[in-house]
Amino acid sequence: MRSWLLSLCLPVLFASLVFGAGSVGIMIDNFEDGNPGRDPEWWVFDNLKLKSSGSPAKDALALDCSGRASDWYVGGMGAYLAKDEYDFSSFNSLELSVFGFGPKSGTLKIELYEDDNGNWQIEQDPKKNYSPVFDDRFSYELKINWKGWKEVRIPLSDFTDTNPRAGDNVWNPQKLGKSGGLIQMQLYVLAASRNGSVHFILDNLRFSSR
Ligand SMILES: [Ca+2]
Ligand SMILES: [Ca+2]
Ligand SMILES: [Ca+2]
Ligand SMILES: [Ca+2]
Repeated sequence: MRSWLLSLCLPVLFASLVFGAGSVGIMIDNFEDGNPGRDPEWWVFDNLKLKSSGSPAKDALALDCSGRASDWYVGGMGAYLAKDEYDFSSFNSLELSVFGFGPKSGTLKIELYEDDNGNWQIEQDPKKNYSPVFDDRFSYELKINWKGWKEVRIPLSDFTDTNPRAGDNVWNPQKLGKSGGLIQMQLYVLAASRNGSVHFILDNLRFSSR
């Protein structure tokens, strides 16, 4: 029974950890289940609208994101990334496929949260824009100003700590002691104009060793 289970699980595990040109990584979401509320369970806030969309990649589905800004800000989505089998310490970049609709598609502010006070949680202050109180937030802004699909690779070294008064201000995504390491991600969406609209499609969001 055990070997049968193992032979079933191993190819699945292998497929999820190895992709593209010999690079190794973790696929956070390929959006193939057509449901942003499942695996991982993305939470969505404010005016961001999500729906499943076709993708020209080898797989079939992607995530269509749209919405109207109020004072530049549209809304966002977030996911809890902590899993026992995830070890983010060996990865060098965040990769994603993005379909843009031209120069004013929108800006994606990608935020990575890692646990510095060792409790596998990101405590946030609702009175201060939900900023983390004890843990680090590393951010990167991706301006989507192209038409069609583009493969985007962002070195993790390009992310900067955006809350110098919380956490230890050191990128430490590994599980160490009681720290869960990198445990949460948020995608904030901003428009190219104060009251403009955004529209883009995301696919294959993953961490990679490249
Ligand atoms: Ca996909
Ligand atoms: Ca914490
Ligand atoms: Ca910090
Ligand atoms: Ca830290």
